[in-house]
Amino acid sequence: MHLDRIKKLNTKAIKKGSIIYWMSRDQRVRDNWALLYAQEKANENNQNILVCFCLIKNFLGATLRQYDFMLEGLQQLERDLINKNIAFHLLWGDPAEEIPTFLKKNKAGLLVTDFDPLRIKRKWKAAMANKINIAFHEVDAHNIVPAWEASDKKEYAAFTIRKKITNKLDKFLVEFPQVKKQKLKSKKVKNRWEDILTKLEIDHVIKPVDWIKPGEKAAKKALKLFVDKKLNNYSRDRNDPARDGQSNLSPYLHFGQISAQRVALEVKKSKAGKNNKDAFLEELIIRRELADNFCYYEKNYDKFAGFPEWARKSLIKHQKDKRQYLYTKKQLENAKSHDEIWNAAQIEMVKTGKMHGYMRMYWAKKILEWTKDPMTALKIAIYLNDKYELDGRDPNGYAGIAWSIGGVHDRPWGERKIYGYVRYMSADGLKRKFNIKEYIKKINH
Ligand code: FAD
Ligand code: FO1
Repeated sequence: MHLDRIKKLNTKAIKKGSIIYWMSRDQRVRDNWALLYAQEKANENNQNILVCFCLIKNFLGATLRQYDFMLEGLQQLERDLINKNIAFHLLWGDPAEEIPTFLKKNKAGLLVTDFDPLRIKRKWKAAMANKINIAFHEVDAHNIVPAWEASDKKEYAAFTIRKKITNKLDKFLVEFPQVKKQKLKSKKVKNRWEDILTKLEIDHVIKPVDWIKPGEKAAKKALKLFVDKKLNNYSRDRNDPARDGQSNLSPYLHFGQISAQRVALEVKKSKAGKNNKDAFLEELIIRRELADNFCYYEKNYDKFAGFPEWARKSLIKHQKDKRQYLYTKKQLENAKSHDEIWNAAQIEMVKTGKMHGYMRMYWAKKILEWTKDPMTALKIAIYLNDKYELDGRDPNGYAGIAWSIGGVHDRPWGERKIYGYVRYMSADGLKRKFNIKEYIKKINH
């Protein structure tokens, strides 16, 4: 596989000993470059390979809804790995402590992990990179074009990164090799799944959802359903909240239960119209990898300081503008605004864990309009998004909210109260474009 997918996180040499893949973002067996790289190294050095996952008791405000989805997927993953005679170890606690301990216990010669631009992950890795005395390699198994290959800096917008990514698709958008069954014997592992939910420090009120099944197998089925039944109407239907035109793949992509590269390969192979394929791949590849670029190169990806200067300046200039409506986080969380469209979007998110993509833009922009200042709006939007969305706590979310509230990856529009030069969206605009009554009815049925 391409060595450009690998980044060395320390300068230590690979030593004699087992190859350990600390899995975090890409929670799957198939189509996983980090796992494939670890297996390549294991074969080269005639060593065995182990996979571990370190469970955090309260990850960025995730609730029972997200943990339930993830844990279901991880238990399936454990079975899939055992079928390949690869041991899966479920660890607990702070990775900066648990991983080095696990390496020692298993006499590791190389630590492999998957790429993730989020601050919390980079902190974990920085804490251990020089503490461990073996090689530590990171593989971008999430993006088709590895984030550091797509660009060496924060990109301004989709139009500046699009060429950089498309120029490298011939090289990186390729078929995957299969994970082989491990010949060397691997230890039997007894992971304690039963009492996990009691040990987590999470909000148990936000219930799991039942419309989507977690795990790699269900993800593959969801992809097939989308390609066979929906892709051919994607460019017409995807933005219409009254239709179910999106792929519903984001929860699977977020937890890495399916590879975006696999999705792209299947979409390209399909018989759907070019305009539909292009429209979908623009979102899946360009928009999604632009979000990773934003979080990778902008340390303030979830803060007001991460907005472009033109937006920051104009939002501050209008910070004191009178708000016609002013709501608290609680009122917004309980969908108690004056706007029935916004309330429907909030209820959709609370009930299903997945707000329609088009409505997310309107939803976040109205939070800017109806709270006391942009910094508060940003905090509330991230809080609600990450508490209720199955696909929350994701670079796509931080970039999507920063686009809506702070003009990230957008351009200045006509100056107006509260928004400054940030693009405005109105309920009338939605009503003109879509059958909003239908959307509201669908949500409130
Ligand atoms: P589809 O339309 O089928 O798209 C397929 C895939 O393309 C998505 O799964 C996603 O990976 C990618 N994609 C589509 N639209 C975007 C986009 N605008 N930006 C980046 N990637 C995109 N996405 C999340 O994964 N998690 C979030 O927490 C999240 N929060 C958002 C908040 C706001 C305010 C906004 C404006 C967007 C947010 N998005 C988020 C992006 C987008 O809305 C979702 O990825 C999309 O709705 C997921 O549904 P789908 O997979 O059915 O989408
Ligand atoms: N990653 C981990 O390595 N350990 C966890 O316990 C963990 C919990 C978790 C809960 C909700 C959620 O949305 C994500 C979670 N992740 C966890 C991270 C996830 O795998 C993704 O890597 C990031 O959220 C997206 O970059």
